[in-house]
Amino acid sequence: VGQRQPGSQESPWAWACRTGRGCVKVAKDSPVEQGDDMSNPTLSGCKLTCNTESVLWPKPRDAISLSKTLVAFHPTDIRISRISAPNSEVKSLTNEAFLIFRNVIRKGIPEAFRGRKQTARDQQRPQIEVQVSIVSGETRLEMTTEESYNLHVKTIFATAATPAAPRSTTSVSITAMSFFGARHAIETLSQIMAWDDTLGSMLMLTDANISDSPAFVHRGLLIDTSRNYVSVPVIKKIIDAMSYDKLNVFHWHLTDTHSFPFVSTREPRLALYGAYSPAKVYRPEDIKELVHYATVRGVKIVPEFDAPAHVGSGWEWGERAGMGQLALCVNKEPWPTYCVEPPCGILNPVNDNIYSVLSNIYQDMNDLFKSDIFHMGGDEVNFSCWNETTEITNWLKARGRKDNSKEDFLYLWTHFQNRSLEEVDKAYGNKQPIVLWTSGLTEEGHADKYLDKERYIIQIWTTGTDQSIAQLYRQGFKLIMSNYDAWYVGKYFDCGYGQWVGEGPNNWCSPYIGWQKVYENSPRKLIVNFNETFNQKQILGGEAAIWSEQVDGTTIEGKLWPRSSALAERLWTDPDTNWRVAEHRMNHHRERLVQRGIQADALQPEWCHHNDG
Ligand code: CP6
Repeated sequence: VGQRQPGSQESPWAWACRTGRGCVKVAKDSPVEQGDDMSNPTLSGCKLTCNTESVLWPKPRDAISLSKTLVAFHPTDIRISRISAPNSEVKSLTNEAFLIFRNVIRKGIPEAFRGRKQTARDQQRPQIEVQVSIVSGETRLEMTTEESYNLHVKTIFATAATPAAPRSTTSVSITAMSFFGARHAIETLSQIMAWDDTLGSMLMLTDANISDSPAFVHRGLLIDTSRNYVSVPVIKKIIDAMSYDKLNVFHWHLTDTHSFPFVSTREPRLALYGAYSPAKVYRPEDIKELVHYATVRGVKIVPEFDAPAHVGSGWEWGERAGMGQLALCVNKEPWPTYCVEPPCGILNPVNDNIYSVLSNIYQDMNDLFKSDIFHMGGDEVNFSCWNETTEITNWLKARGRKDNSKEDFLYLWTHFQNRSLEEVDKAYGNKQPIVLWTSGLTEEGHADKYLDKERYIIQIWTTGTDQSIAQLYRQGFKLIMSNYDAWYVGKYFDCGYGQWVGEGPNNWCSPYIGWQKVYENSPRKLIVNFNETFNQKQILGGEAAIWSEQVDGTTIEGKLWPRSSALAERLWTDPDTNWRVAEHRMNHHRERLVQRGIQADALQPEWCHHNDG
């Protein structure tokens, strides 16, 4: 591209069938094409036919037909001609989503070609008119939100017989129950058009009929911003890429033992003491901005406040403020005795002051995120620290529990869970569904007795063959799958943790989990393998997790993408076919992510998708 000038007459037709889309020029005197007007003047009068099978990711699940013919157009000629929606908020979200779409399309065009001047001929360019029709007035994505959509694209070519209408006109019609479905339709629309390097033009399929809906309602990505901080602009790029993949849940593991970057208005000292620096924080205004940014891109942000373990940094102010010890065993060594990952730290559930602090955190999180579900963590609780704390063993004794047994600590933990849930309910003002990680609380004999299955959704993070998953399923819990052998990609998407906890150098990203393994990890098959009938209502979906022990904003994109795209198709389409069938589309999608500015990992030599459309 660097050497060719925009609109150059020297069009390398010999290369035209070697582009990513395998475009072929059809003879200029072909009658149907008379009167076509292309945005690249050298394409004037040519109708293009291409292999268009590979353009969509994730693949639509329902009906689909795509034309092989393409129309060249200029991106400024796509307009929304009508939005029908029940309220002005939905209309304005739709307009915003359309502007984002226009910018995304522009991103795919190399600098040298952008903003080309209009020529007289350009006045007769093909027009693309988009009509959007939305039924529901929802402005927040919830588990009950209908995300299905229909997309119809029809092009009427101007011919010599209709000289009064010299342009070709493409009508795009989008219908959806909710804004969120319409947004997915706009994303799909963006994928049936592309910049073609060799032809120097935007191209779009002349005709398409797609009706589509997701297999799973919860299609998530977990980002951990405690081990290493990830800046707001980088989070925005992650949300961008999620929207390209129709992923809809950004699970924000905001805090952990390592740092407390969440600026709580009601408890500002947590971030003051606990953030890595005053710059490495998320202020209320950052979060409000991100929540809106995500909403217009079809993504909801679910905050996690992980407790009682995975706390530490930030909580030390309590003792200085005369509130007693809020967190115990912070940074205590030898760490393997007290926690699964250094540094250690766990809340002190018998100090009642923690519940007022938690209440304030919950209220702030609820004010800012307004998500329908809330994640309370609950993972990796190690009893040694509680066992060594007299304040705790005395509390147990006072309640007739003198053994310091596993059951005693489970009793204490359940007390903590119930007390903090009360505070969540007060903050939310309603009984919101709660997500908890699999843990000692979710084990057989405990979950069924102490956790309300109407209330708790369990997020699986252990391996796929674990019988406790089958137990939870049989007990009727709703589940979110994020088993680490396939979706904590490379054990972790960040691939490194094993080494620094001392598992040795060979564990560094070994084996690296490629997109193929991510793709083939199926929650549905997992349930079927337990000899159970698969109940779609009980398996809400899944998440890819990128823990940030060895990743930060500079390195995160290549680790997330395109592996998370594989997860996206598993959860949106849930195909019965294997990764080989998807490989070609995946290669194409990876190129699209790169065109749009995402630093996605390279999968193949470009040669592999260069010649064959
Ligand atoms: N941090 C937190 C982590 C992990 C969990 N919670 C984790 C542990 C082991 C693996 C993957 C992730 N780093 N807060 C468990 C959900 Cl393999």
